[in-house]
Amino acid sequence: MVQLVRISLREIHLPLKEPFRISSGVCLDRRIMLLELEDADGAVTWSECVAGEAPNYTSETIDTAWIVTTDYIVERMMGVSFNEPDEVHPALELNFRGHHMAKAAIEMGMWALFAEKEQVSLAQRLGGTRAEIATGISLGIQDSPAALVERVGKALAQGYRKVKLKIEPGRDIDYVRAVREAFPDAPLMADANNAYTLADTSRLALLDAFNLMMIEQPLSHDDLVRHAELQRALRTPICLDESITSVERAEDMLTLKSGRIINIKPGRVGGFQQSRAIHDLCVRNEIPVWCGGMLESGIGRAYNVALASLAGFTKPGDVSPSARYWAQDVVTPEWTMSATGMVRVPTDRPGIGVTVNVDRIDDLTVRTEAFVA
Ligand code: OSB
Ligand code: MG
Repeated sequence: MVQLVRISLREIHLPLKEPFRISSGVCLDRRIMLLELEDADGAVTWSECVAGEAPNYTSETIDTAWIVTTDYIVERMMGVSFNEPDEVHPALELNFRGHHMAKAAIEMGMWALFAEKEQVSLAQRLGGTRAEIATGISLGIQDSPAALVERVGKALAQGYRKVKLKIEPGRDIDYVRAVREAFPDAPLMADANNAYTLADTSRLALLDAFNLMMIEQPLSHDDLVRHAELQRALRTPICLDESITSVERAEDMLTLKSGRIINIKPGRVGGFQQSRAIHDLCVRNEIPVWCGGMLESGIGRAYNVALASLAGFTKPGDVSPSARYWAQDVVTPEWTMSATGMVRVPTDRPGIGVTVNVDRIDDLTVRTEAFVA
């Protein structure tokens, strides 16, 4: 049983090593909301909200997540006894629309608290079976095809098992072609973050020539119907990211044939209960899934690594090691990747598997708010 007696919010500022540009915006410095959760028996854990600085991925931002947490989530969670972590998601959904990233931060933290109290790793508590997970890198839009080719070469030399190229109209065909010509056999994919419409179908069909593993979310962030029409015109599998906000939306994707692969981000779908339901649905229907990323600190990364240890995560995730993002992470040990592109799943200790460096977090903190039962 888990019963929260303290919920502490923090905002930290963590500068990225290099700007990350996608079709809908650019990020230089992460503003991250962290939660510290304490249970009635004294167990403590940390979790991370993946909402960004601007509403260019979903409608949420760190500031909406902060308000929604303090004004609505705390009162639903504080002092309430939960017998199973699966009970948290329905409790947060009742007469409470949207705000999946804010809800997921506490829901996933509850899974970690159950793991702590039951003395198992978060991965084990979720039902994960992999000892290590295959890792891909997501490369932001570069200034030229040549610059992108250079970045891809470095990533492949580091051992990454998948390279995702961010694209947008005008920085797409020439960029992907240059990379494919330089690396004929590399496992490549593209992610458009909603930058196209059906009017671009013939342009997107040009990407079929480059043997991409998939093209992620070419059309609108909440679309399923048009993606189905586009998928009928493409040989390359469509992978949905933004459009899959719940297990029901994943069911709709299957019904409509809007795509053939799903990128699961637990924050986008409201947490681990929904992530597991989508995973199970996809396993039953032979749809590959992989774990997406949201430029998380080492805390959020722990949750992604644990999720990606589930058996159905058969493609490399956007779960790069700490050094890809930060000069110094907020956890010890930092997340590392082997020369063959694998990240180890920590199962030798209870909970999230890394130590949160509270001194470092204190240095980075710009805002706090705490609630006690
Ligand atoms: O579309 O997958 C995306 C980062 C921010 C917002 C959206 C996306 C991404 C990434 C980053 O691709 C992946 C990572 O965390 O390394
Ligand atoms: Mg994406």
